[in-house]
Amino acid sequence: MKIYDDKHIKNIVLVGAHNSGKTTLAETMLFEAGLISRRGTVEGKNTVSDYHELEQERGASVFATPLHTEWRNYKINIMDTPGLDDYLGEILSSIRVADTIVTVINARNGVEVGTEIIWNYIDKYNKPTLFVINQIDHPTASFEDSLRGIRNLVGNNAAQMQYPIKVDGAQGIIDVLKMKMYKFSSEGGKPEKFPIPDSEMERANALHNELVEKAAENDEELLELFFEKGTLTEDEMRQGIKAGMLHHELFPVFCVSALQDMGSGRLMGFIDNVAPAAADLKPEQTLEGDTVEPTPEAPTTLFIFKTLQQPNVGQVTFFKVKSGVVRVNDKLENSRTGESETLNQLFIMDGKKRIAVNQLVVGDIGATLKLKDTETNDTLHAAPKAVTIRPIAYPQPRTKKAVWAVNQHDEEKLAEALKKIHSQDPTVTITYSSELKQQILGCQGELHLANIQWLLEKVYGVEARFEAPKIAYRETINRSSSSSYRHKKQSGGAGQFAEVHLKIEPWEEGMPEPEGFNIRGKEEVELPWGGKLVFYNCIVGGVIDLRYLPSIKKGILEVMESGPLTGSYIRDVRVMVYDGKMHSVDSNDISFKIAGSHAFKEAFLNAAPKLLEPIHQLTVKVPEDMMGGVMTDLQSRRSLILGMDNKDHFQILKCATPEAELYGYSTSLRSLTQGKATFSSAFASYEVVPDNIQKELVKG
Ligand SMILES: Nc1nc2c(ncn2[C@@H]2O[C@H](COP(=O)(O)OP(=O)(O)O)[C@@H](O)[C@H]2O)c(=O)[nH]1
Ligand SMILES: [Mg+2]
Repeated sequence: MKIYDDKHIKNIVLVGAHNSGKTTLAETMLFEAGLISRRGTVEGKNTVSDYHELEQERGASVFATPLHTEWRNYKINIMDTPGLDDYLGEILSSIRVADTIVTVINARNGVEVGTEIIWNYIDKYNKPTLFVINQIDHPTASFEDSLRGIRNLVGNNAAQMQYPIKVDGAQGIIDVLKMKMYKFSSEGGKPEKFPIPDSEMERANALHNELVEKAAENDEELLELFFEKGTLTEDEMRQGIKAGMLHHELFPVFCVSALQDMGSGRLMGFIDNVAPAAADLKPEQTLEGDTVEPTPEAPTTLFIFKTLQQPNVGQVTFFKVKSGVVRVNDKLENSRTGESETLNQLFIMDGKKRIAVNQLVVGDIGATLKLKDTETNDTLHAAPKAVTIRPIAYPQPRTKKAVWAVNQHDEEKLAEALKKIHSQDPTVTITYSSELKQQILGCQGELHLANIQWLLEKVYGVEARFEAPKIAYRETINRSSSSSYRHKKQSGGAGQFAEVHLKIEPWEEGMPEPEGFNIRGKEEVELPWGGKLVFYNCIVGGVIDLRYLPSIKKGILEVMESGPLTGSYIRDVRVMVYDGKMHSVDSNDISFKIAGSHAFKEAFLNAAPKLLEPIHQLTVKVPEDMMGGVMTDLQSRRSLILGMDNKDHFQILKCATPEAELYGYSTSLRSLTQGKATFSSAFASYEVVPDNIQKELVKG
């Protein structure tokens, strides 16, 4: 394998909605570059990219797959990503290491919700981006609709490079940068090149001039040249387009048929000649505040953007070389662990195929095996001082499930497997809730969950059961109440004696001090589960010794950890201990703890106790004409509508919905809107559970 320098390495990522044709385009690019002699198809389950058994079972990409091509002195690394937003983690990892983002649009559907979701991320990253309108061969394709959709995203910054036409019944493409017409044969093979026919000259010229102006806008020198000559050469245009892409102010638009291999060679030529290379990118700031210079001379820095567990192979660690050169047997330090890792083998990966190499230079993407303790988002470095590349920010989980091993003796195996799945895919989170006494798995949606289950069974050999997690209710009181309790036990030798009188009241921030008491002391306890216990010492005349007060408080806190209604945490109560009795011999800490807890429990049950439930704020983006169904569904989920906003053809709806009603919402919203709506949710507050529901819950 030839060694490429940083000026001749380009990393692209194919992103776009599910089924837009990314995997097919990747296959065609490999074929065009001569890396494969036959093109596989997604239906035939024989593409290089969708090689994983899980992907073949699903008939679609699930993982991001790094591929590479060599094309006219350039090495182009291609990351093929899945299109569904359940797999956002895979998409974000790939975008992070790409120099150019290729957004694939399905000309049959135009810009889809999936495209928009990904676009929102691309826009944040500010990376050079081009659009490819695919499937132009399809009878229902509309290039114009797709172009309009792209303009909705990037406005006037879309730079049309091509448009499709029919030439004597065959597919053609007019290229307005090169000012040529390509005609494709249905048998495949290289296209024939023609001058632009007279009938298309006016349109092609207008678009060419538009492109010249757009190219000139991004470079002072070019702008002057343009004013002088009234036009630019092809090379000058390339220079201007590249500058515009680097500023994120120009977005070239191409058209292709990936399936029939039309236009893909031209697209690759453009990527070779114009798309920015690794050497064009800016130096990166590290978390330590230093700069990583993207040059071959700098000390080696590798950023781990992905790891994958492969049967019979173990963990494959994918990295991008951020500076320097990495060679076989290099020892590098992991800045998170401080431990040294030896890179015994270096590879270029093409789907499941590994090609061993001796070295990789800055800008390139590669993989290694058998690292000791290196995870996604880690940095490996040769520099004496720690270097940590800014980590990829993964989205928060959108779905949560309680998870158990079906066979109890598999619990440990399950925990190990989930840990490995998380280290491969950080959008899968695992936490143990000591409150709910459940292991909680967080992920991006139902499909994501189905894949996690598949991996657990097929790769890790452990069967897991998933259920809706319990709801973390809280208990509190509505009014004040007093009670007293005497604990007395006489058994043989020393007895137990304690008597406690107390009053409890609902507590809220800023309320005045309780009246009618002689307040001697006050302690505000911040409860670990939210809210407060405010504990007052109002003992008069030393009827209870001061040293017993902590025991009384302990007894109360014990009840607060498992409330009398449903066993949930109690919050926002104040307690005034104002009277009691002790015994010079029989009183002790234990006795006061017991008396305190009983007195509190009794007072609590008489203080109109109520349940609180977690409420989430939801933001739902719905196409206008689907608003009715979505609203009805939300109302049946006890939602309080907080507001609505118009944006393009969408309504942005904000509402407050109880967590208990959110179970399965993503599936329900998808089926109500054919996947055209999106939503996000975040915990907002605890609110009182309606009486009828509280009755049900307390009964259970
Ligand atoms: N007619 C036509 N179909 C295509 C084209 N590209 C992809 N497809 C089909 O669209 C479906 C989805 O393709 P795939 O590459 O898996 O899309 P991905 O989800 O973006 O990776 C498959 O059935 C492909 O055969 C194209 O250019 N023309
Ligand atoms: Mg795919």
